[in-house]
Amino acid sequence: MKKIIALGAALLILLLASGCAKQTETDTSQASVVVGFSQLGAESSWRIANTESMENAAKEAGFGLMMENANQKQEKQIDAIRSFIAYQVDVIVFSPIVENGWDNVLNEAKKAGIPVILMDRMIKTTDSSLYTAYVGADFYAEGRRAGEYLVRKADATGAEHLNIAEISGTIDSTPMRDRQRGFMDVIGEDPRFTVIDSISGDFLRSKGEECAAELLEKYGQDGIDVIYAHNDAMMLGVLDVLEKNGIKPGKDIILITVDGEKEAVDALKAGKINCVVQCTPKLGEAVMALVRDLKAGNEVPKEKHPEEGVFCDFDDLNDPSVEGF
Ligand code: GYE
Repeated sequence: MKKIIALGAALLILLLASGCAKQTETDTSQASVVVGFSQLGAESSWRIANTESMENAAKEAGFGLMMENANQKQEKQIDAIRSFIAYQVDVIVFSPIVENGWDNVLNEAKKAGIPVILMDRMIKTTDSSLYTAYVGADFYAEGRRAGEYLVRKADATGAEHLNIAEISGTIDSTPMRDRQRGFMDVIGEDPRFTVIDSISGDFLRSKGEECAAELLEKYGQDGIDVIYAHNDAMMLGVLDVLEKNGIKPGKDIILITVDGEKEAVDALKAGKINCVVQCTPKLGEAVMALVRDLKAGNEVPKEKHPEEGVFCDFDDLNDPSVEGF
């Protein structure tokens, strides 16, 4: 009898525990801390992994997460932030699609006394008190790593001159600006390199395909030696187009990309991409740690960057640490 009662009690505890876990995930009215999160869209596997990371980390921390997806529209992000202010969430987290145009809504958050954490991308503002902290990659360093790989490749192959086509991310977004700037700062003064064109593929695979077709039409296979894409999604679109045209990716044209999603890392291992500069989407834990610190009244660092590296065809690609997300 005693055993049955004990079992019943254990089951009840389990049921209650699972019930509680569910509540913190979906029912924000029961959570002691509520985070309002404006995600910018679902344009790439990077973004989808990033959203998952935020959801999992909030769940693990026991925080309620109100998430709105803006489908690549800044106006929708502004509306979402306004709704979080109206709801009086504890902390607002958002990933700004572009850098400019946030001052008004962030002033409203400031007046309401709600701290704002920028996740993944930065904003341009003259008033840095409009956000409490930034968690995201150092995109300038990523751009430099892409350039450094190219210098190494040119040194190794003894190339005298290389024509580079750049496929950039969303215009005026931080990763687009800084991945370009970092890359140019490394290769810009080297007479072996000429950037023949730079067009935007908006971080989308479909647009990466369109860009590749446009570049081939304009310059022909012989006119392009290197393609530098600001993310894997666009580069995977490029791969499709090159292969359809009988061009050997990674051999006839050197391909350099950024992110590290599984499909791109597999293409690197297959010799179809030459270099993948890493950018981790797993920022959720660091964001929730900041939320916890803010709620506890602790000082938080203004900027936090994850550690990142490079995978490329100079590496031992059988190493188990070479894997995508
Ligand atoms: O590289 C890209 C995504 O902001 C770092 O956005 C992020 C970028 C990432 O769509 O794949």
